[in-house]
Order: sequence, then structure tokens, then C-alpha cells
Amino acid sequence: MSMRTLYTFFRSSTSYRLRIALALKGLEYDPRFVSLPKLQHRADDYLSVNPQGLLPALIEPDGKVFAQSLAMLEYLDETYPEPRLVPADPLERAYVRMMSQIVACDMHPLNNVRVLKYLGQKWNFPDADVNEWYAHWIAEGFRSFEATLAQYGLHGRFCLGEQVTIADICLVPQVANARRFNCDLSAYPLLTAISERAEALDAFARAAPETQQDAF
Ligand SMILES: N[C@@H](CCC(=O)N[C@@H](CS)C(=O)NCC(=O)O)C(=O)O
Repeated sequence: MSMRTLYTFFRSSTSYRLRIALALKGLEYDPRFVSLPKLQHRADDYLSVNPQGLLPALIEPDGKVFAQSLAMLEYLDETYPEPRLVPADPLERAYVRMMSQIVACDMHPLNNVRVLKYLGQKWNFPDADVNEWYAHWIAEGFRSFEATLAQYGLHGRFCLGEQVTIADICLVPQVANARRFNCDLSAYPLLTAISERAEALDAFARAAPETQQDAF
């Protein structure tokens, strides 16, 4: 058995999800830093690991290779169930997946690096318009996240009561991205409070972009 390897970039929010989950579960890994600005995720050596050309990628100690952060989170949770990040109860399970997918399916893809670049390079969007695009999809997604938290009323310190789940693991990196782009988050008091409580946990702090070895 070799060491678990995580291909990561400090500012990649999908890598951040994996770093949090691995830290929560106490699973050690060897980080391989892949720079998005240097386009290392499009280089042949990375494509041979993850032909999707997106971060993160995970190689488990037994050699299994994974792409797609939500699939990895679920695999890790099923393989190393403590602490549980996806609850056993069907309603709670659907709820945390729903919250995670608001971020991972409805928000993140619209504001991904390649989309922002395409707006600028192919369609000549000025930076101000790209920033407005970014803020628009953050607002749309967080409006939906906040309303769904209120609709279900299952939140406590975290999205699901007192238990950290994949919903918090998806939320925190998206809030970090929104802050980096100076988005106004004042309309989302529930989700920002949950994010701040999660960020204060040791596992989240150790996974934060600014604490990574490749941070610049
Ligand atoms: N659905 C994928 C998305 C992965 C993804 O898009 N990762 C970003 C970093 S946060 C990336 O590699 N972007 C490169 C690009 O857009 O060119 C997942 O959840 O893993």
C-alpha cells in the first residue's frame, strides 16, 4: 500500500472540499500541487491521472483513482464512516445532498475558471462584466441555499443540526470564493453564520486555502 495522494490547488474550492473531508476523517495524504493559473491541470502528466482535466483527483492507498469531488466525498464516507458526513436517515440524506448540489451543480460550474476565461477570451467580456456574472450566480445560488435552509428548518450550528455533513463541506469553500470576489453576503445570515462556525473547526482551518503549502 502506498500513501493516499490528493491533487490539489490551494484556491480550488473543489479541492478544498476534499481537504476538509480528509481532515475530518483523520486521513493523511500526500498533496500534489497542480497550479490552475499555470495550466498544470491541462498538462499530460495530470491528464494521465484525471483525463477530465479538473481538480481535484484522489488516488487511494490501494491505487483506486477518483475524479469528481462529490463522488469522492461519498466514497470516503462509505469507506471510512467516522465521522459520518452523509447521514443514514433517507430524508436527512436527501437534504444534505440537495444542499451540496445547490453549490456543486448549480453554482460552481457557472463560475468555474474555464467559464470565466471563456467569457473574457472568446466573448470579450470586460473584467467588470465577468465580476458581475460571478456575483449574479453567487447571489442566485445563495438565495436558493438560504431559502432551502429556512424551508426545512433542519439547521443548527451546521446545515443539519449539530452534525457536520457534505452540505457544510460544499458551503464553506463556496463562501470563501464569494468573499474573494467581494460578493455581498449580507442577505444570507443563516448560511454565513453556519459557514463561520464550520470554518472555526480545526479540520476546516487546516484545509483552508491560506494554510496550504502552495498558497501564494
Ligand atoms: N464537478 C467537478 C468540478 C471540478 C472543477 O471544475 N474544478 C476546478 C477547480 S475548483 C477546476 O479544475 N477548474 C479548471 C478549469 O476550469 O479550467 C468536481 O466537483 O470535482
